[in-house]
Formats: sequence, C-alpha cells, structure tokens
Amino acid sequence: ARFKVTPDTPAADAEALAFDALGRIPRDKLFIGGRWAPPADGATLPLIDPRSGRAYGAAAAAGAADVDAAVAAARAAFDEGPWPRMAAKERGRVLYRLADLVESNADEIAALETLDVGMAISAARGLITPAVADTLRYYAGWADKVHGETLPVDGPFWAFTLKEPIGVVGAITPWNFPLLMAAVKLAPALAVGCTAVLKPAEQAPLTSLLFAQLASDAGLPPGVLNVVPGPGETAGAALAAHLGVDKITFTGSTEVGRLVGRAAASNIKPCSLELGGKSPLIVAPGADLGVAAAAAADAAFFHQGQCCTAASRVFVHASVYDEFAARAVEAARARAVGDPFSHATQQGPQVDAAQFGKVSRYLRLGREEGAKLAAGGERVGTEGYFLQPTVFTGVEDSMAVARDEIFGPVQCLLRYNTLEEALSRANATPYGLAAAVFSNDLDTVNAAARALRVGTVWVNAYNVVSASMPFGGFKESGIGRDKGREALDNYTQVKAVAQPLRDAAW
Ligand code: TXE
Repeated sequence: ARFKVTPDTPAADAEALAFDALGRIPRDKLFIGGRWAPPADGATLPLIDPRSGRAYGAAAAAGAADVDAAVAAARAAFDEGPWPRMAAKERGRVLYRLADLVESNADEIAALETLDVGMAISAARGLITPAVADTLRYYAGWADKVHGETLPVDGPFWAFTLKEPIGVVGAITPWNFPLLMAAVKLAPALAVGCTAVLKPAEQAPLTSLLFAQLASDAGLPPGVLNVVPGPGETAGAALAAHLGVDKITFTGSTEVGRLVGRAAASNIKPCSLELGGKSPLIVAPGADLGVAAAAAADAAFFHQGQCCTAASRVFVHASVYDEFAARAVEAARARAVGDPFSHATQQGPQVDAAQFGKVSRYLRLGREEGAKLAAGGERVGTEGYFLQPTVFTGVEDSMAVARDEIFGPVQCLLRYNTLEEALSRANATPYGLAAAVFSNDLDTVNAAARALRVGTVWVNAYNVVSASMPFGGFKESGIGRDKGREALDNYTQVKAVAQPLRDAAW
C-alpha cells in the first residue's frame, strides 16, 4: 500500500506508511563500500517507539571493526576512485538526482523520522524533508563553482591556488534532525569530491540507511558514502580517532564535542563542531507582542524543544513582562501535544527515556529553585515520553533552568530593565549559537545584532534557516560553520602552485 502524507492523511495511514518503508530498509546491515553487510560481531541497536517506550525491532550496530572497513572503503574511493577525479559538474548531477530521489521518497522519509524520533509529521513532511532536498540542490550547484585564484608573485613565475577535496570525511550526527544533519554535512563534502563515513546517532539510524540506498541509486560510486549506525562510545569514538579520516564533522552535545575535538586534535585532523545552545530571545518595549509571543512559543517548543537553537531564555522588558507572560502561557497551553503521526499534532514525544528523564529533572529543579510554573510542567498521558509545553516565569540568571541546555519544551521568562543589561545577560553564557531580538526600533535592533556573541541573529523572527545561511556557534557552541558557502571550506584544502614563466611572457 502506498499512502501520501498530506494534511488530510489519517494518523493510522501515515504510521502504516512508516512501517511499510521500515520493511524495505535492510536495517540489519550496514552500508559499506557500496554493499549492505552485517556488522562484524552481529551487534544490534534496539528500535524504540517514543510514543510507547516499547521496542518494535532492531537495527545493525557498527563496532570499531566495521568503522575500520567503512574508512578503508572511503579511503579507496578517494585515493583510487572516480569521484574526486570526475568533472565537477558530474558530481553536481549525481547530487541533483539524489535530491530528486529524496523528493520522490519524501513521504516515506518523513514517516520514518516520525517513527524513529517522534518528529511531528507536519514538520517532518512540510519542513525537514524538503530542507534535505534543498540542501542537496544548493551544494549540487556549488560543485563546479569551487576554484582557486591566480596570485601576483615576484620574479619570472606565476602562481595559483587549487582547492582540492580534503579527503575522507568522518561525520557524526545527532538524533534530533537525523537526515537533515547528515545532509548538511554530506552535501558540501560530496560536492567538492570528498568521500565520507556517516555515523548516525544510535537512536535514529533509519533515514540515514535509506539515504545510503538512494545515494547509490542516484549513481554515487561504491565507497563514496558509507553509513555505519552504532553506539557513540564505540563506533563514534573509533571514527573520531581514526587515522584514515582526514576531517571530522560533528553535531551533538558540547560534552561529546570536547571528546571528538580532542581525538581529532591528537591526530592533527581538522574538526568542525556544532554543539549546544542556550539561545536568548529579547522582547523589547514596543515590540509587537502577538508576533513575539507566537514566535517565542515556536522557538521554544518546535520539535519538543529538541533544537540546538531552541530559545530557552526569553528576556522580556519589565514594561511588557506581564502581558507577554500571559500570551506565552496562552500559546503554550494551545499547543497540540499527541501522536506525531497526526497532522494536527504540533508536539510529539521526547526522543527517548534518557531525554525524557533529563527534561523531567529540570522541570522539578526549576520549581525547587523558585521559578514560577506558569504553564505545563507535567507528563502527558501514562506511556511514552510526552511532556507538556512548559513556561517558567520569574526565572533568575543563576538558576539551572536558565544556565543549562535542557533540550525539552521548556520556556524560561526573565525580566530586564535596560537594553544594555539584557544584552550583557544574554551573552553571559558559555554558549553562543543563536539569538533573536523583537523590536520595532532600529537602534535597538542594530545594537543587538552587533552585540550578541552568537552565530545567527534573527530580527522579529526565529528559526529562519536556509542551506545558503552559514550556521554554527561562537564560544562553546562550536567551531566552524555548516551550510552556506562557508561550509565548502570545511571540506577543501588549499594548495599553492608556482611555476616559471619564460622570459618572453615575463
Ligand atoms: O548527544 P551526544 P545525546 C545535546 C542536548 C541533549 C544532550 C545529550 O542537550 O540533551 O546533548 O544528547 C555520538 N565519541 N544535544 O547524548 O551523545 C552519538 O552516538 C564519538 C544537542 O544524544 O552528543 C551521536 O551520534 N561520538 C545537539 C552524537 O555523538 C560520540 C543534538 C551526538 O550524541 C561519543 C543532540 C563519543 N564518545 C544532543 N558519544 C545539537 N547541537 O543539536 C556519543 N557520540
């Protein structure tokens, strides 16, 4: 049976589509060297439905030996294969075909993300899967536009630079947006001629496995992309420390980012890190409070708050604090929590028991520390990992809920008096991923855009993201940028070449 996911698709049909797609993924295998192969030691990862907490199957788990095999395949494909050597536009064509395949399989991909991580199907189908295709097309277009320069030098020489692919890329991705995070790393890497080993998060292997098949169908030569889901401490650590890898790119927690960065540094391998956040959203006096409150609710609660950009600290000017808080509470209460396969659902379950437990601890901690619970704060239902959209008011900067990345549907409202104070408190965090300012005053907007020490500033908007916009963090939110033209530099080396000119030409 083949269902299409539209706003009218019943939840049961979308769920049936997910299980149908699941049945066609060789999930007891890893994708290495263009072939599906079982893990060397036969290990598995449980597949757990976040709606119930119950396992519905298992997927292959890579260990260090499988990572070795995947790196060897990527190495051979880079050192000897056609991919880095073919006409750049031909690489672009493969990526365009892959984007087309993602689009023609978008219903299945979206349904699988919903099954795997509990992403609301409306977001999975309407926003996230299209963003995967957009990312592939954006970098497909770049494939034949990455080039060096000619340089003025002294003497009878001419000199130029070559931009060469860096080699084998090791990509370690998180579970929150499984395929999109893979795409933002793989698309620029593949466009410039690199080969890659992708280690998806253990909670969310399904769409990365399907992607491997689609990439092969699109004409990606064997060994160019290898996909090895497995535990972070074994498969992830083996990839991060592997001497056969030329570049590491990671998205995940700051804690693991430190380990991955250390492993890469000890091998003198460049490493880009996209890590956690505690992003501030500033509501200035005179801002449109309706717009600001609606945007702030999406910014805090979208995808169950499991976004690295989640606006978890909302600084509201004292003159509008009470009115904004009332609107924030109303917006939180209005959010539809439930079965992520239902198109009406805005918020599904947290991804797993560990995340559910972590967020629940912060819900308790916020109350214990003296924040006022203005909305939510409880579990929804009796099974699975559902939580109410929660608003804490009267939050102080020193509270754990204002300092730590919670990664759940928790919005903290903090009161401020002057813009200078708001900006300095907004910056008083080790993180620096994103921020927003809501104001109709140009001076306020300009001051905030300049002063905020973050990789992205949104003005009267939130989570406006695009393949063309460089994305990444200041401070402990990371190193380097994914997306945009900037990300191409992650995957290229610059080589300077000089050669003599004959006298006549000099
Ligand atoms: O992340 P991990 P977890 C934050 C968020 C969340 C917390 C924990 O606050 O609550 O991290 O989530 C792999 N060597 N973010 O534990 O462990 C792992 O297998 C190499 C923010 O799930 O960082 C997975 O593929 N790799 C974030 C990836 O790292 C290792 C998104 C990320 O998992 C490893 C996710 C190791 N030793 C969580 N240990 C964001 N920035 O969006 C684990 N991994």
